[in-house]
Amino acid sequence: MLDKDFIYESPKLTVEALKQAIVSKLVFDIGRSAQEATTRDWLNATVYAVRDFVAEGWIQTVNQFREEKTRRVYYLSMEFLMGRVLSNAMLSEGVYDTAKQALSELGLVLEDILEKEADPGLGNGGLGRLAACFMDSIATCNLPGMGYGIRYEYGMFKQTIEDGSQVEKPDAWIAKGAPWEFTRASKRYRVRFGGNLHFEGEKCIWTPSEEITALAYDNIVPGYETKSAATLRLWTANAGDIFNLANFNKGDYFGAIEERSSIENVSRVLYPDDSTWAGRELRLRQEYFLVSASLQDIIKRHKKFHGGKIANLADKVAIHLNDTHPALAIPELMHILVDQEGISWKKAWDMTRRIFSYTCHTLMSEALETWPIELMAKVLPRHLQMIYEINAEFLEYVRTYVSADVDFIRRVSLIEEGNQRKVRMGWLSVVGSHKVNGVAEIHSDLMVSSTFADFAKIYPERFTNVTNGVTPRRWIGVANPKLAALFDKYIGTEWRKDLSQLSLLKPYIGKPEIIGELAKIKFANKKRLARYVKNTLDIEINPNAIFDVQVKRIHEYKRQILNVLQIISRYNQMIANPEKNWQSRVFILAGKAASAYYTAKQTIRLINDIAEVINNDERLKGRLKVVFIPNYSVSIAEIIIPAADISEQISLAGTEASGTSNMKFALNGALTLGTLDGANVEILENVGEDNIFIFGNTVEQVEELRRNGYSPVTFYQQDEELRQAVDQIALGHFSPKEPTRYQGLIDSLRNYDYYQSFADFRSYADMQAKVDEKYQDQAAWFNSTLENIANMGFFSSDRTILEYAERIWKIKPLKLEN
Ligand code: GPW
Repeated sequence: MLDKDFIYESPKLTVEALKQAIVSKLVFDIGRSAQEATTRDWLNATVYAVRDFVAEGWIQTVNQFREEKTRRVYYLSMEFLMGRVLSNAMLSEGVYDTAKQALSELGLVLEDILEKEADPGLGNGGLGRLAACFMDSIATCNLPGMGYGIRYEYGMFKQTIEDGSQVEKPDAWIAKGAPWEFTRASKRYRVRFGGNLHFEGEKCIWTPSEEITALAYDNIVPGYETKSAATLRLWTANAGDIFNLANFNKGDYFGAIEERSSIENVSRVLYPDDSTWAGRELRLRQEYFLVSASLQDIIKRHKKFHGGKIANLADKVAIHLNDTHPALAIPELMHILVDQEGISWKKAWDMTRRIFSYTCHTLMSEALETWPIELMAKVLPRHLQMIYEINAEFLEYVRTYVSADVDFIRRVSLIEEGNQRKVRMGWLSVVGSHKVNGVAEIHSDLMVSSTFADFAKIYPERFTNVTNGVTPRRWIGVANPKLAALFDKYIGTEWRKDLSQLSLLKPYIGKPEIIGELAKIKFANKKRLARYVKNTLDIEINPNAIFDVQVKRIHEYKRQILNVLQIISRYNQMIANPEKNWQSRVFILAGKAASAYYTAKQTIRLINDIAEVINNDERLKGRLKVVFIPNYSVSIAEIIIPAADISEQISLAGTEASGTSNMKFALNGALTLGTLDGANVEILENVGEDNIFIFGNTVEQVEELRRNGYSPVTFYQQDEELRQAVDQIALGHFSPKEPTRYQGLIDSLRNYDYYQSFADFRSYADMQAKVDEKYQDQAAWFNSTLENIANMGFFSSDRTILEYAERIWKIKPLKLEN
């Protein structure tokens, strides 16, 4: 037996030691000789070697949390978009250069190996990537926390563009091997569904009719320059029947999910919808699968640390709900405490409310989850029963202490009445949590004045704001090593763990030397992206042009269409005045459309159609290009974002809860061109109006237009440039082989334009002209860029996570023994 105080001493990581380790992994763990090894074999060998170093600190962290019996947080999320692991892990452990040298001495190029790593797409977009940034910050800040999610066998689909249109392909990321994860064979839990209820006196007994097994896979999330590492535990359902890939490939992505993922295959595939709620039975089962397995695990661990005691659960455990997707955790905990632990309803409810907190990430009504009663009765009868009881008690409280108004009661009821009765998951999350937060100031304000206005009357102290942030380790350190080196040179290396130190750059504002270096770095990053575009799309783009970038999910509220209209209008003006000294521009767009979202898919097609016409129009002399980069993902974002001059954040005011790419771009020295929406508002406050291009209607103006009956056609008639662009699309100028291709899209814009693109067109186009003007003076431009960066320190996910820790979870960073 090992002595309790035994400490494993890792060998000093020299180039020689790492070389030995990599070759030894190759031979003994992978079973290949150096002569026959493929690049993937070398990747896996390198991962195993680096993983050993991370694992050591990880095990120590886990042990220390155990010993200190400290209060901890569990972050429940249906999505984690972690991105590739290796290069981030090497930077965290401080072995990047050592590994580069070791591999080079083995005759290999580190960059080639990094390229081979799979990018697990276990999320759709912002919400999933935020969860990943949070895990990174939890690890780096030594917070006692752990993430729980689903190990989807097929993550976000791979997007290819065929004939200008999006085509979805399954992404079998695990098939190539997942060298980072640790299988936890002993962590298996039964998850039950269906069946019926009967009462024995007061006691409700649930007899489920189906059962599946959840198996745990652990992923290490290394902390930066700390021995600490966090755990992301992902659940997989015990394998059932074989998934029919042939059907998947036929093109009916959505249908294939529904048909081929039988109930045993709950963890088979991620729902590819972002901010729209599909209401499918399989999704309900997925949500419960995550919740049930995670809560069993949390409670088992708690009991193990605390001598079998459950009464102190609310003192030791905080559970966070990443949107309403895991909201079933609320009735599930009640079910465990009341039905299994025999705790009184009142006591259990008190514990539950102290344990849960909830983040709301949208105000869009189509994203709000409401499950039909019949469906819930069939899949989770006991939980529905619990929700009824919670509702009865809640409404009784409201009637007694807040309002007996029937209309008010109807509005706040957890059950929506009507043709089809439904459970309102957002309401359940508010009632079952002690804190509810929005993700940017404007969003949190709107939350309490719109979606949750009634609840803000009932529980005014419950609502708060925690503005999103992003991790500087990945979004500067990994994605933009040249910029990271520049920061190191001028302000030292601490910014990686304390991003507010970017303000130390302020004395350099106006200094030609640093401005010149900044410009050079941007140029190098633009060349890197230009190479990528040339290699993947065979399109030449000029790195001296302004790189104007809009990358995000394709969604009407994000208004890619507004960008398209402005690009067409610019094109028309260039053709009309070919001799004018036009500033060169490259418009870069990327993003996936939900597979069932027709308008979003049409938008992608339109972007590719206009690109085809514009890129081949020789009259432009290459001064205007449009590029749609396929398959936007974390790893592609790492190439695109550092190369941007302009960051397009043009959602209709009041629709984008926060946005997080706006932060990544600004940190990488792009200037924001945006509306007063989401975190753009706080970016403006931080960087100052001289360093950002703000346009468009405010939330108040948007609402006023709506109230007065917004008429897009009026804007269309009044603005000749807008009208010309719209008409060209409508008449098939960009789709000559099928002139009516965009008839529907344009009709809907001319008649409804729900997201008011026409109303913001003029101020947007005018602001674009200001961008050109400012870019003429390169010194002034890069000076703005520097001032912009120096004021972005607030937007670190470390700041965000420490706010959650202090104000919501009541947990403290651990002092690590070294
Ligand atoms: F609808 N977000 C997302 F609120 O990426 F649940 N997926 C989603 O399903 C939802 C929100 C949901 C995004 C927001 O759109 C974005 O504004 C925000 O920055 C991000 O979540 C992280 O908070």
